[in-house]
Amino acid sequence: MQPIAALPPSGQRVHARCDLLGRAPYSDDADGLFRPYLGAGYRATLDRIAGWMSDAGMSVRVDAIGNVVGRYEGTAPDAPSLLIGSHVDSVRHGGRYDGMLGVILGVEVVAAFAREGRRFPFALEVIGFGDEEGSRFPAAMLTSRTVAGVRDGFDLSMVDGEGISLAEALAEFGLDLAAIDEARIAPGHVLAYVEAHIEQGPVLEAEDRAVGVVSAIAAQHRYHVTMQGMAGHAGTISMPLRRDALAAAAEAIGAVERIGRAGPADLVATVGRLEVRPGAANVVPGDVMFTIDVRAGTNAVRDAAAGEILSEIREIAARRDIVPGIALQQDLDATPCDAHLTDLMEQAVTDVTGAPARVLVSGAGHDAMVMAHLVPVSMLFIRCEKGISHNPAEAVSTADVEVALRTLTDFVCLFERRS
Ligand code: HGY
Ligand code: MN
Ligand code: MN
Repeated sequence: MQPIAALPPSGQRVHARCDLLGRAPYSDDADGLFRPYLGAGYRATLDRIAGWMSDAGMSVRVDAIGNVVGRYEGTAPDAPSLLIGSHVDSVRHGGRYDGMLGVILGVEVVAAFAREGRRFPFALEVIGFGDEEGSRFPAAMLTSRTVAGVRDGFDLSMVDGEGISLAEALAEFGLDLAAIDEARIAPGHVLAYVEAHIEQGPVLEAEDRAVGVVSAIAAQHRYHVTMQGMAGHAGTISMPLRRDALAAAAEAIGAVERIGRAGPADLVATVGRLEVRPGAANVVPGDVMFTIDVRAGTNAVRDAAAGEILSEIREIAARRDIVPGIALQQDLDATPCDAHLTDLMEQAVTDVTGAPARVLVSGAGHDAMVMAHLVPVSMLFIRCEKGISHNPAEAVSTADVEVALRTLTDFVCLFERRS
Protein backbone atom coordinates (compact mmCIF):
# COMPACT_ATOMS: atom_id res chain seq x y z
CA MET A 1 0.00 0.00 0.00
CA GLN A 2 1.17 3.57 -0.67
CA PRO A 3 2.40 5.57 2.34
CA ILE A 4 -0.61 7.04 4.16
CA ALA A 5 0.54 10.59 3.38
CA ALA A 6 0.44 9.82 -0.34
CA LEU A 7 -3.14 8.55 -0.26
CA PRO A 8 -5.95 10.84 -1.49
CA PRO A 9 -8.93 11.49 0.81
CA SER A 10 -10.53 8.06 0.93
CA GLY A 11 -11.90 5.28 3.08
CA GLN A 12 -8.56 3.56 2.61
CA ARG A 13 -6.68 6.46 4.19
CA VAL A 14 -9.18 6.64 7.08
CA HIS A 15 -8.77 2.93 7.72
CA ALA A 16 -4.96 3.18 7.58
CA ARG A 17 -4.94 6.14 9.98
CA CYS A 18 -7.13 4.34 12.53
CA ASP A 19 -4.81 1.34 12.32
CA LEU A 20 -1.76 3.56 12.81
CA LEU A 21 -3.32 5.08 15.95
CA GLY A 22 -4.06 1.62 17.31
CA ARG A 23 -0.50 0.98 18.42
CA ALA A 24 2.46 2.66 20.14
CA PRO A 25 3.07 5.52 20.76
CA TYR A 26 -0.69 6.16 20.59
CA SER A 27 -1.52 3.63 23.31
CA ASP A 28 -0.52 3.53 26.98
CA ASP A 29 -0.20 -0.27 26.79
CA ALA A 30 2.66 -2.00 24.99
CA ASP A 31 0.40 -4.93 24.12
CA GLY A 32 -2.91 -3.74 22.71
CA LEU A 33 -4.77 -0.45 22.71
CA PHE A 34 -5.50 1.47 25.87
CA ARG A 35 -5.78 5.24 25.32
CA PRO A 36 -7.09 6.80 28.53
CA TYR A 37 -7.98 10.48 28.64
CA LEU A 38 -4.93 12.77 29.14
CA GLY A 39 -2.44 9.86 29.13
CA ALA A 40 0.82 9.75 27.16
CA GLY A 41 -0.81 7.91 24.27
CA TYR A 42 -3.61 10.46 24.27
CA ARG A 43 -1.16 13.35 23.92
CA ALA A 44 0.68 11.65 21.03
CA THR A 45 -2.65 10.92 19.36
CA LEU A 46 -3.83 14.52 19.62
CA ASP A 47 -0.58 15.72 18.06
CA ARG A 48 -1.00 13.31 15.15
CA ILE A 49 -4.69 14.18 14.58
CA ALA A 50 -3.86 17.91 14.79
CA GLY A 51 -1.36 17.39 11.95
CA TRP A 52 -3.96 15.65 9.79
CA MET A 53 -6.52 18.37 10.55
CA SER A 54 -4.03 21.03 9.55
CA ASP A 55 -3.14 19.14 6.34
CA ALA A 56 -6.87 19.11 5.56
CA GLY A 57 -6.97 22.91 5.67
CA MET A 58 -8.32 23.33 9.18
CA SER A 59 -7.21 25.62 11.98
CA VAL A 60 -6.59 23.42 15.02
CA ARG A 61 -6.83 23.92 18.77
CA VAL A 62 -6.96 21.87 21.93
CA ASP A 63 -9.85 23.21 23.97
CA ALA A 64 -9.86 23.94 27.70
CA ILE A 65 -10.85 20.38 28.65
CA GLY A 66 -8.40 18.66 26.30
CA ASN A 67 -10.50 17.93 23.20
CA VAL A 68 -8.84 18.43 19.82
CA VAL A 69 -10.93 20.65 17.51
CA GLY A 70 -10.36 21.45 13.83
CA ARG A 71 -12.21 24.21 11.96
CA TYR A 72 -12.69 24.57 8.18
CA GLU A 73 -14.09 28.03 7.56
CA GLY A 74 -17.34 28.64 5.70
CA THR A 75 -17.92 31.27 3.03
CA ALA A 76 -18.55 33.88 5.74
CA PRO A 77 -16.11 34.49 8.59
CA ASP A 78 -17.16 33.26 12.04
CA ALA A 79 -20.03 31.28 10.54
CA PRO A 80 -21.72 28.76 12.87
CA SER A 81 -20.53 25.22 12.24
CA LEU A 82 -21.72 21.76 11.44
CA LEU A 83 -19.78 19.73 14.03
CA ILE A 84 -18.62 16.23 13.14
CA GLY A 85 -16.95 14.10 15.77
CA SER A 86 -16.61 11.20 18.14
CA HIS A 87 -14.17 10.18 20.86
CA VAL A 88 -10.39 9.67 20.91
CA ASP A 89 -10.11 7.67 24.12
CA SER A 90 -10.48 3.90 24.29
CA VAL A 91 -11.31 1.18 26.77
CA ARG A 92 -8.50 -1.09 28.00
CA HIS A 93 -7.68 -3.75 25.36
CA GLY A 94 -9.97 -1.78 23.06
CA GLY A 95 -10.52 -1.80 19.34
CA ARG A 96 -8.96 0.61 16.84
CA TYR A 97 -12.25 1.97 15.46
CA ASP A 98 -14.53 2.61 18.47
CA GLY A 99 -14.68 6.42 18.52
CA MET A 100 -11.57 7.06 16.45
CA LEU A 101 -13.25 6.07 13.19
CA GLY A 102 -15.78 8.90 13.60
CA VAL A 103 -13.05 11.46 14.29
CA ILE A 104 -10.83 10.46 11.36
CA LEU A 105 -13.86 10.26 9.05
CA GLY A 106 -14.66 13.85 10.05
CA VAL A 107 -11.15 14.95 9.12
CA GLU A 108 -11.46 13.11 5.80
CA VAL A 109 -14.80 14.77 4.98
CA VAL A 110 -13.11 18.17 5.34
CA ALA A 111 -10.05 16.99 3.38
CA ALA A 112 -12.33 15.90 0.52
CA PHE A 113 -14.10 19.28 0.35
CA ALA A 114 -10.86 21.23 0.79
CA ARG A 115 -9.34 19.29 -2.12
CA GLU A 116 -12.21 20.57 -4.30
CA GLY A 117 -11.94 24.05 -2.82
CA ARG A 118 -15.57 23.71 -1.74
CA ARG A 119 -16.92 25.83 1.08
CA PHE A 120 -20.35 26.14 2.67
CA PRO A 121 -22.40 28.93 4.29
CA PHE A 122 -21.47 27.19 7.57
CA ALA A 123 -18.08 26.15 8.87
CA LEU A 124 -17.19 22.49 9.28
CA GLU A 125 -15.68 21.59 12.63
CA VAL A 126 -14.30 18.24 13.70
CA ILE A 127 -13.96 17.33 17.38
CA GLY A 128 -12.16 14.45 19.01
CA PHE A 129 -13.70 14.10 22.48
CA GLY A 130 -11.16 13.13 25.12
CA ASP A 131 -13.23 11.06 27.49
CA GLU A 132 -16.29 9.15 26.34
CA GLU A 133 -15.51 5.73 27.79
CA GLY A 134 -14.79 6.72 31.38
CA SER A 135 -11.88 4.26 31.15
CA ARG A 136 -9.59 6.36 33.39
CA PHE A 137 -11.87 8.14 35.88
CA PRO A 138 -15.08 6.77 37.47
CA ALA A 139 -17.42 9.08 35.51
CA ALA A 140 -17.57 9.14 31.70
CA MET A 141 -18.35 11.59 28.90
CA LEU A 142 -16.52 14.27 30.89
CA THR A 143 -15.38 16.24 27.85
CA SER A 144 -18.63 16.29 25.87
CA ARG A 145 -20.43 17.20 29.11
CA THR A 146 -18.08 20.16 29.45
CA VAL A 147 -18.58 21.23 25.82
CA ALA A 148 -22.37 20.89 26.11
CA GLY A 149 -22.50 22.63 29.48
CA VAL A 150 -23.98 19.66 31.38
CA ARG A 151 -21.17 18.98 33.82
CA ASP A 152 -23.27 17.24 36.50
CA GLY A 153 -21.23 14.55 38.26
CA PHE A 154 -18.01 16.25 37.26
CA ASP A 155 -15.76 15.98 40.32
CA LEU A 156 -12.20 17.29 39.89
CA SER A 157 -11.13 15.31 42.97
CA MET A 158 -12.11 11.90 41.58
CA VAL A 159 -9.06 9.70 41.11
CA ASP A 160 -7.90 7.13 38.56
CA GLY A 161 -6.46 3.69 39.28
CA GLU A 162 -3.09 5.21 40.27
CA GLY A 163 -4.69 7.70 42.67
CA ILE A 164 -4.13 10.65 40.30
CA SER A 165 -7.01 13.13 40.54
CA LEU A 166 -8.74 14.60 37.49
CA ALA A 167 -7.46 18.00 38.62
CA GLU A 168 -3.87 16.72 38.69
CA ALA A 169 -4.24 15.03 35.30
CA LEU A 170 -5.64 18.20 33.72
CA ALA A 171 -2.87 20.34 35.22
CA GLU A 172 -0.20 17.83 34.15
CA PHE A 173 -1.60 17.98 30.60
CA GLY A 174 -1.10 21.74 30.74
CA LEU A 175 -4.75 22.76 31.13
CA ASP A 176 -5.90 25.57 33.41
CA LEU A 177 -8.42 24.30 35.97
CA ALA A 178 -9.90 27.78 36.25
CA ALA A 179 -10.54 27.95 32.51
CA ILE A 180 -12.32 24.60 31.96
CA ASP A 181 -15.67 26.23 31.24
CA GLU A 182 -14.12 28.04 28.25
CA ALA A 183 -14.54 24.72 26.44
CA ARG A 184 -18.29 25.19 26.60
CA ILE A 185 -19.78 25.79 23.15
CA ALA A 186 -21.68 29.09 23.01
CA PRO A 187 -25.33 28.82 21.94
CA GLY A 188 -25.60 29.38 18.19
CA HIS A 189 -21.96 28.51 17.50
CA VAL A 190 -22.87 24.97 16.39
CA LEU A 191 -25.86 24.19 14.15
CA ALA A 192 -25.83 20.39 14.55
CA TYR A 193 -23.63 17.52 15.68
CA VAL A 194 -23.03 14.42 13.53
CA GLU A 195 -21.30 11.28 14.80
CA ALA A 196 -20.24 8.31 12.72
CA HIS A 197 -19.48 5.23 14.83
CA ILE A 198 -19.11 1.49 14.42
CA GLU A 199 -22.37 -0.29 15.26
CA GLN A 200 -20.75 -2.48 17.93
CA GLY A 201 -23.57 -4.93 17.28
CA PRO A 202 -24.60 -7.62 14.76
CA VAL A 203 -27.51 -6.04 12.84
CA LEU A 204 -25.77 -4.43 9.83
CA GLU A 205 -23.60 -7.50 9.24
CA ALA A 206 -26.62 -9.83 9.54
CA GLU A 207 -28.47 -7.76 6.93
CA ASP A 208 -25.38 -7.26 4.73
CA ARG A 209 -25.42 -3.46 4.98
CA ALA A 210 -22.36 -1.23 5.12
CA VAL A 211 -24.06 1.55 7.08
CA GLY A 212 -27.19 2.31 9.09
CA VAL A 213 -28.85 5.36 10.61
CA VAL A 214 -29.40 5.70 14.37
CA SER A 215 -32.90 6.80 15.43
CA ALA A 216 -32.22 6.87 19.18
CA ILE A 217 -29.62 5.96 21.82
CA ALA A 218 -30.55 3.74 24.77
CA ALA A 219 -30.93 5.05 28.32
CA GLN A 220 -28.26 3.95 30.76
CA HIS A 221 -27.40 3.98 34.46
CA ARG A 222 -23.96 3.03 35.74
CA TYR A 223 -23.57 2.23 39.48
CA HIS A 224 -20.54 1.77 41.75
CA VAL A 225 -21.53 -0.72 44.50
CA THR A 226 -19.55 -1.55 47.63
CA MET A 227 -20.32 -4.35 50.08
CA GLN A 228 -18.58 -4.19 53.43
CA GLY A 229 -18.46 -7.34 55.56
CA MET A 230 -15.75 -8.61 57.89
CA ALA A 231 -12.43 -10.09 56.78
CA GLY A 232 -11.42 -13.19 58.75
CA HIS A 233 -9.42 -16.39 58.87
CA ALA A 234 -10.73 -18.87 56.29
CA GLY A 235 -9.88 -21.75 58.59
CA THR A 236 -11.35 -20.61 61.87
CA ILE A 237 -14.49 -18.57 61.16
CA SER A 238 -17.48 -20.92 61.07
CA MET A 239 -19.92 -20.42 58.18
CA PRO A 240 -22.82 -19.04 60.29
CA LEU A 241 -20.55 -16.42 61.84
CA ARG A 242 -19.22 -15.03 58.59
CA ARG A 243 -19.95 -11.65 57.03
CA ASP A 244 -18.53 -12.66 53.67
CA ALA A 245 -18.61 -9.62 51.33
CA LEU A 246 -17.83 -11.68 48.22
CA ALA A 247 -20.55 -14.27 48.88
CA ALA A 248 -23.01 -11.39 49.28
CA ALA A 249 -21.76 -9.75 46.08
CA ALA A 250 -22.00 -13.05 44.21
CA GLU A 251 -25.67 -13.35 45.19
CA ALA A 252 -26.21 -9.73 44.11
CA ILE A 253 -24.46 -10.26 40.78
CA GLY A 254 -26.69 -13.26 40.12
CA ALA A 255 -29.69 -11.01 40.78
CA VAL A 256 -28.41 -8.44 38.26
CA GLU A 257 -28.29 -11.09 35.54
CA ARG A 258 -31.63 -12.67 36.52
CA ILE A 259 -33.45 -9.32 36.49
CA GLY A 260 -31.76 -8.34 33.21
CA ARG A 261 -32.81 -11.61 31.58
CA ALA A 262 -36.38 -11.36 32.87
CA GLY A 263 -36.97 -7.94 31.29
CA PRO A 264 -37.90 -6.95 27.72
CA ALA A 265 -35.47 -7.63 24.85
CA ASP A 266 -34.03 -4.08 24.94
CA LEU A 267 -33.05 -4.38 28.64
CA VAL A 268 -29.44 -5.29 29.42
CA ALA A 269 -27.71 -5.42 32.81
CA THR A 270 -23.98 -6.02 33.24
CA VAL A 271 -21.47 -6.35 36.06
CA GLY A 272 -18.22 -5.46 34.34
CA ARG A 273 -15.82 -4.84 37.19
CA LEU A 274 -15.32 -6.70 40.51
CA GLU A 275 -12.66 -5.96 43.11
CA VAL A 276 -12.19 -8.17 46.18
CA ARG A 277 -10.22 -7.19 49.28
CA PRO A 278 -8.00 -8.37 50.76
CA GLY A 279 -8.04 -10.94 47.92
CA ALA A 280 -6.13 -13.75 49.67
CA ALA A 281 -7.06 -17.42 49.37
CA ASN A 282 -7.14 -17.96 53.12
CA VAL A 283 -9.08 -14.80 54.06
CA VAL A 284 -12.85 -14.38 54.14
CA PRO A 285 -13.36 -11.31 51.91
CA GLY A 286 -14.17 -8.22 53.92
CA ASP A 287 -14.77 -5.67 51.16
CA VAL A 288 -16.00 -5.90 47.59
CA MET A 289 -16.61 -3.30 44.88
CA PHE A 290 -18.48 -3.99 41.67
CA THR A 291 -20.06 -1.94 38.90
CA ILE A 292 -23.56 -2.30 37.44
CA ASP A 293 -24.47 -1.05 33.96
CA VAL A 294 -28.22 -1.06 33.19
CA ARG A 295 -29.56 0.00 29.77
CA ALA A 296 -32.88 0.00 27.94
CA GLY A 297 -34.60 1.69 25.02
CA THR A 298 -36.66 3.83 27.43
CA ASN A 299 -36.01 5.53 30.78
CA ALA A 300 -39.01 3.72 32.27
CA VAL A 301 -37.66 0.22 31.55
CA ARG A 302 -34.18 1.24 32.72
CA ASP A 303 -35.53 2.74 35.95
CA ALA A 304 -37.79 -0.21 36.76
CA ALA A 305 -34.97 -2.73 36.34
CA ALA A 306 -32.47 -0.58 38.24
CA GLY A 307 -34.96 -0.13 41.08
CA GLU A 308 -35.52 -3.88 41.33
CA ILE A 309 -31.78 -4.57 41.30
CA LEU A 310 -30.99 -2.02 44.02
CA SER A 311 -33.75 -3.19 46.34
CA GLU A 312 -32.57 -6.78 45.97
CA ILE A 313 -29.00 -5.70 46.79
CA ARG A 314 -30.25 -3.98 49.95
CA GLU A 315 -32.25 -7.11 50.97
CA ILE A 316 -29.21 -9.37 50.43
CA ALA A 317 -27.00 -7.02 52.46
CA ALA A 318 -29.48 -6.81 55.33
CA ARG A 319 -29.89 -10.60 55.45
CA ARG A 320 -26.11 -11.12 55.49
CA ASP A 321 -25.25 -8.28 57.89
CA ILE A 322 -23.28 -6.52 55.15
CA VAL A 323 -23.08 -2.73 54.76
CA PRO A 324 -23.97 -1.76 51.16
CA GLY A 325 -22.82 1.41 49.38
CA ILE A 326 -24.52 2.36 46.10
CA ALA A 327 -23.41 5.38 44.01
CA LEU A 328 -25.01 6.34 40.69
CA GLN A 329 -22.10 7.31 38.42
CA GLN A 330 -23.68 7.68 35.03
CA ASP A 331 -27.25 8.74 34.35
CA LEU A 332 -28.02 9.09 30.64
CA ASP A 333 -31.58 9.40 29.36
CA ALA A 334 -32.79 7.67 26.23
CA THR A 335 -31.89 10.12 23.46
CA PRO A 336 -33.79 10.42 20.18
CA CYS A 337 -31.77 11.72 17.22
CA ASP A 338 -33.16 14.80 15.46
CA ALA A 339 -35.90 13.82 13.00
CA HIS A 340 -34.86 16.25 10.23
CA LEU A 341 -31.17 15.31 10.44
CA THR A 342 -32.14 11.64 10.50
CA ASP A 343 -34.15 12.15 7.30
CA LEU A 344 -31.11 13.79 5.69
CA MET A 345 -28.83 10.97 6.84
CA GLU A 346 -31.26 8.36 5.50
CA GLN A 347 -31.35 10.22 2.17
CA ALA A 348 -27.54 10.33 2.10
CA VAL A 349 -27.39 6.57 2.69
CA THR A 350 -29.84 6.00 -0.14
CA ASP A 351 -27.93 8.39 -2.44
CA VAL A 352 -24.74 6.39 -1.85
CA THR A 353 -26.00 2.81 -1.53
CA GLY A 354 -29.05 2.98 -3.77
CA ALA A 355 -31.09 1.26 -1.03
CA PRO A 356 -33.38 2.56 1.71
CA ALA A 357 -31.43 3.11 4.93
CA ARG A 358 -31.66 0.66 7.82
CA VAL A 359 -32.66 2.62 10.90
CA LEU A 360 -31.78 1.22 14.32
CA VAL A 361 -31.49 2.07 18.03
CA SER A 362 -28.02 2.25 19.57
CA GLY A 363 -27.54 0.12 22.71
CA ALA A 364 -24.08 1.65 23.10
CA GLY A 365 -23.74 5.11 24.57
CA HIS A 366 -22.16 7.96 22.60
CA ASP A 367 -21.16 11.58 23.05
CA ALA A 368 -24.13 12.39 20.82
CA MET A 369 -26.38 11.71 23.86
CA VAL A 370 -24.70 14.58 25.66
CA MET A 371 -24.45 16.87 22.62
CA ALA A 372 -28.22 16.47 22.17
CA HIS A 373 -28.59 18.76 25.20
CA LEU A 374 -27.00 21.51 23.09
CA VAL A 375 -27.88 20.95 19.41
CA PRO A 376 -29.78 18.56 17.12
CA VAL A 377 -27.80 15.35 16.59
CA SER A 378 -27.57 12.59 14.00
CA MET A 379 -25.60 9.33 13.99
CA LEU A 380 -24.37 7.06 11.22
CA PHE A 381 -23.45 3.46 12.07
CA ILE A 382 -20.81 1.50 10.20
CA ARG A 383 -20.84 -2.30 10.06
CA CYS A 384 -18.18 -3.99 12.18
CA GLU A 385 -17.12 -7.60 11.86
CA LYS A 386 -19.35 -9.93 13.93
CA GLY A 387 -20.46 -6.88 15.91
CA ILE A 388 -17.30 -7.26 17.99
CA SER A 389 -16.18 -4.17 19.95
CA HIS A 390 -14.31 -3.25 23.15
CA ASN A 391 -11.98 -5.98 21.94
CA PRO A 392 -8.73 -5.99 19.89
CA ALA A 393 -10.59 -8.12 17.30
CA GLU A 394 -12.78 -5.11 16.42
CA ALA A 395 -12.64 -4.73 12.62
CA VAL A 396 -14.19 -2.77 9.74
CA SER A 397 -13.74 -3.12 5.98
CA THR A 398 -12.16 -0.38 3.87
CA ALA A 399 -15.12 -0.62 1.50
CA ASP A 400 -17.57 0.12 4.34
CA VAL A 401 -15.44 3.04 5.52
CA GLU A 402 -15.51 4.40 1.97
CA VAL A 403 -19.34 4.14 1.94
CA ALA A 404 -19.44 5.98 5.28
CA LEU A 405 -17.15 8.73 3.95
CA ARG A 406 -19.29 9.24 0.86
CA THR A 407 -22.45 9.19 2.97
CA LEU A 408 -21.10 11.88 5.29
CA THR A 409 -19.97 14.14 2.43
CA ASP A 410 -23.39 13.70 0.81
CA PHE A 411 -25.03 14.51 4.16
CA VAL A 412 -23.11 17.80 4.35
CA CYS A 413 -24.34 18.77 0.86
CA LEU A 414 -27.92 17.82 1.77
CA PHE A 415 -27.59 19.79 5.01
CA GLU A 416 -26.58 22.83 2.95
CA ARG A 417 -29.50 22.42 0.56
CA ARG A 418 -32.24 21.45 3.02
CA SER A 419 -31.49 23.17 6.30
O1 HGY B 1 -20.45 2.04 27.20
C1 HGY B 1 -20.74 2.46 26.08
O2 HGY B 1 -21.83 2.27 25.60
C2 HGY B 1 -19.72 3.22 25.28
O3 HGY B 1 -18.92 2.31 24.58
N1 HGY B 1 -18.90 4.04 26.14
MN1 MN C 1 -16.76 2.21 23.55
MN1 MN D 1 -17.58 4.59 21.32
